[in-house]
Amino acid sequence: MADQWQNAMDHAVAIAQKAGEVVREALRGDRKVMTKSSSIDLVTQTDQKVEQLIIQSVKERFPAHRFIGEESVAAGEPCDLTDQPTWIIDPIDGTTNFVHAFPFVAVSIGFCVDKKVEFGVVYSCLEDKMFVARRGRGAFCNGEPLKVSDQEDIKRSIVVTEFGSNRDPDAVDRIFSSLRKIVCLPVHGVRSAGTAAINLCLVASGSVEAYYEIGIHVWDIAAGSLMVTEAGGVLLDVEGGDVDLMSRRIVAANNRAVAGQIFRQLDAFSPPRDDAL
Ligand code: LIP
Repeated sequence: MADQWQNAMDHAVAIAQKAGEVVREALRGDRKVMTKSSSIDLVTQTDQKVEQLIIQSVKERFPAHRFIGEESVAAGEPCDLTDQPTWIIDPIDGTTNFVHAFPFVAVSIGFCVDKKVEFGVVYSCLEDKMFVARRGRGAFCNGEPLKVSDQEDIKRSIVVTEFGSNRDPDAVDRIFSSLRKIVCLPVHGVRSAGTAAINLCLVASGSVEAYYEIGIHVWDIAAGSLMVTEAGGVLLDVEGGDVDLMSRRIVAANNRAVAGQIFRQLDAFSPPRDDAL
């Protein structure tokens, strides 16, 4: 059966590729760094340029579609997810990596209809890996199907997480206490790529068993979340309920056994929701 969203998905892949070229080019030159909510919440002109490039090209092709973009929200646009077709864009996921030339930087484009992610595109620009997931049709990296790890034991797993940009002492204490419990299970290892989108693709690829984070935003995880479920994995909230993409909390794992062993270790907290921004 023909896919209703095939044209939109093809467009997302093409524009992510083009955006990746802009990111790679910018990495060869000077990067002017600005700050947003705090001195460690960074943004560059390239984030803004790439977001405009994506939004302009989608508007020309799909004028009725709506957008949630990281830099547009930072500039005061609402973060409203309605039932209308909506592109959820992180022009550079891993901005801090980009600023420091730490080589994991992604363009992330999720596409939702009726508040469900229909497709997700994550382009890992420096690895030149194009991850694409389509609801009900699988997840792929450079055309190769993705499948999560079949490990069921957290003690034989690698877990990915991030410290994020929240330096509120209570939040930092909870992040460290959760991490300590996970390290001491013990797990085989803990890693951080510095980008939620790539972390989710690592789960989808079977390179790690799980990723969790509190403090991410919907644009960091919209595309990558579908990559995980289409590769056979699961998503949960950090307290074990259903994941809510606006809640800024996520556990993504290869299966329910590992997801359960993760969320039970977490000292959960609730940052302000994205749809309350
Ligand atoms: C980043 C996330 C990362 C998180 C950072 C930040 P950005 O996104 O992908 O997981 O720890 O705080 O939110 O800001 O580079 O798009």
